[in-house]
Amino acid sequence: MALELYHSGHSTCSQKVRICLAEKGIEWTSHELHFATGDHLTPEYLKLNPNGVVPTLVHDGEPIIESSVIVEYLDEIFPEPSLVPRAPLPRARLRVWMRYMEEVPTPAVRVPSFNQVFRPLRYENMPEEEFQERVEKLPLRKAFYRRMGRIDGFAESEVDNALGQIRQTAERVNAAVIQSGGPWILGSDYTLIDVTLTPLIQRMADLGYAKLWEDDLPEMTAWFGRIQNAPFV
Ligand SMILES: N[C@@H](CCC(=O)N[C@@H](CS)C(=O)NCC(=O)O)C(=O)O
Repeated sequence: MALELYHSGHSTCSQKVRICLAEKGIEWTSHELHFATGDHLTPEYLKLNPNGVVPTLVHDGEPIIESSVIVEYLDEIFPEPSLVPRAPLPRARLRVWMRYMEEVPTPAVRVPSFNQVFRPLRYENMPEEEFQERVEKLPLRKAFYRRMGRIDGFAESEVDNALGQIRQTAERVNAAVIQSGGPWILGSDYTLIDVTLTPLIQRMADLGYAKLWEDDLPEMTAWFGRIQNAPFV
């Protein structure tokens, strides 16, 4: 069985898949893409992933896109150690969390990430014309890049909204760990929700936002401490 992953080092969606592969001890072939040089927008890559984003898993020649779909797929083809509960009710609860992750914290983390790191690093010094050409090529993210701009970054209101969404996520994790009895979000089993949330929270901590949970959300803080001490992270 051949597994190839098209990914990028600093992409949280790629990190989610890499954590899942590591947890399961799966061997894979790496194809690292660099956004600065537009590797994700070449005609060859767009054939694999028409959304022009990473990650893409290629399994025996078949491309699978969308990081949440990829981790669920990996859990199906490599069921041990299992990262998805078997019983229908906890399985449904896991799926509710997965939807929430995609709707709320995943897009929220992008805003401070681009403002503080990726915009200055990749785009600030790019000629304006080249930046505009790049934006036109993006299959999914034109509006996001236009709102960001090459120089100004996102409006303060958008950053505030994103930080509020991360705070809500941290509050929900705190409450979930209390309700489930921990140590993981859904209880005694480490699941895809812990996997999915890890790179998002690590990114926020790296950007200096750990105060969003450290001051008054002890269960969230303890969860993240356990994650940081776990193997593979
Ligand atoms: N829903 C997609 C989102 C993937 C995504 O947004 N990937 C980012 C990196 S985390 C990306 O490729 N960005 C390309 C860009 O900014 O141009 C998934 O979960 O796979």
